[in-house]
Amino acid sequence: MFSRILIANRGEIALRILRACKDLGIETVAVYSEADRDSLHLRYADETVCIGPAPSTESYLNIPALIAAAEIADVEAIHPGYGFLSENEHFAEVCQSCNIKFIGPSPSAIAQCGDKVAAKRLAKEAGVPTVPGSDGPIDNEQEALAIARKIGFPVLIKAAAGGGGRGMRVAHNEPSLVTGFHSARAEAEKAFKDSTVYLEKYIEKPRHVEIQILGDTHGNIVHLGERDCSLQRRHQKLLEESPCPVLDDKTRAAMGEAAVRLARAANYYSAGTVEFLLDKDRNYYFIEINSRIQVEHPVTEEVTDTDLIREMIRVAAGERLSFRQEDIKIRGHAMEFRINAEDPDHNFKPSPGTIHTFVAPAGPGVRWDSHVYQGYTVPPHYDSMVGKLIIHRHTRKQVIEVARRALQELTVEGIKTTAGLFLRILEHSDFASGEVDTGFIDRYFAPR
Ligand code: MV4
Repeated sequence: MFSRILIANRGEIALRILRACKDLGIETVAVYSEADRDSLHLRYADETVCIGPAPSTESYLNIPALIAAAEIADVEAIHPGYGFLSENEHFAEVCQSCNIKFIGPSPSAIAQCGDKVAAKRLAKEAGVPTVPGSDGPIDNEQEALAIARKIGFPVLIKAAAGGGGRGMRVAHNEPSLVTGFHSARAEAEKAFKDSTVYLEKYIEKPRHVEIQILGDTHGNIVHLGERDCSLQRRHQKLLEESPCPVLDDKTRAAMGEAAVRLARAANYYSAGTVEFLLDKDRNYYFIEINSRIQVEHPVTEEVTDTDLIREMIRVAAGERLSFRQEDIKIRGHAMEFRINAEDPDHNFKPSPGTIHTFVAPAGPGVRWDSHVYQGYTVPPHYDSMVGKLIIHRHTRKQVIEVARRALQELTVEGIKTTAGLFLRILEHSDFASGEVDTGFIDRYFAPR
């Protein structure tokens, strides 16, 4: 096992990784930008290294600065967390060539997951259901029109390098497909320096259901059930839960097995997520695979009684997964509420600043993953998440009851947060009955 790890991230995930290291008896090296000098995880780290000024391009995305810090602090491995360099194939490769273990999948698996056309092709080959559409990239409008005529409207144009909904266009007819094809390409070129697009049947009002997978370097791959992440606003997840309220055991098992088949085809190890869309008739279709630990991983940890960060570290050190598929049992229900420093009453405008009063929620079934404390100043330079409230109880109904109480206990004064919005969502009858899709928030809580 490693004796010293560098954490190449900030905020709550840096603290989460640090805690996993401490529990494993591993020394930690924390890096920080000039804007993060007061970050909580720095106080617990064995060593801290400033890697640059506030802008992430000069600090958390600065590969030479991170590698220099890793070499000076003499670490054996780097955990990238989520965001920043976590899905950067080049960074994983540089780590490898510097004899530092990258705590994540192989560079080639990262590359294959990052190219959505390649990932979809692999899924198809592995017998995983995919959305009907083009068999690869679309090069011109004639090709787009021919496929749309075959599969029928509405269709969706997607960027092969896509993410966060960028380079995506819905088309309900031929003229809008022609316009959408060109504007999606232009947007993809601008955002990703890659104009490759492909086409799919547009699934209306889908649910977003993703399967957590975990593999080791000995060929063991398991799935840890699903998370329903349908509650989103403009491609930002607000709330995630497990199990999915509308999934039956048979479909769950089939989706899990499909995810494992895909992971096997990609020679995948470490933690990953296979994303599916679930349509009105509960058909599932693979859409993407994420080659990182995700923000919402605690929901899975709670219902499966596992520590995913610990498993990632063990796997990177060459150890075997500490459990088999038959050991994984889904126990009860869990929900995660992302508490952001944003004003939900003013179009979710970011609300950085100093938290002058802070009280964390607690009690049975309550987990609070956060790097903030009373007196902490939320810097304006990064994403606005200040904490994740995770509730785990026997039933979904009990989770909602405890969540209501915990959200009321949570006191964050001095900045605006999204906590109050969740109290309103929890009151909604469609949410209580589990009847939500990816359009729920825009329809009821944040119309444009
Ligand atoms: C789709 C879709 C409908 N049909 N694909 C959005 C971002 C990317 N991860 C995939 N996305 C979608 N792909 C087909 N064929 C609808 C979405 C989508 C969505 C998906 C999951 C969660 C929220 C969403 C919000 C809008 C659109």
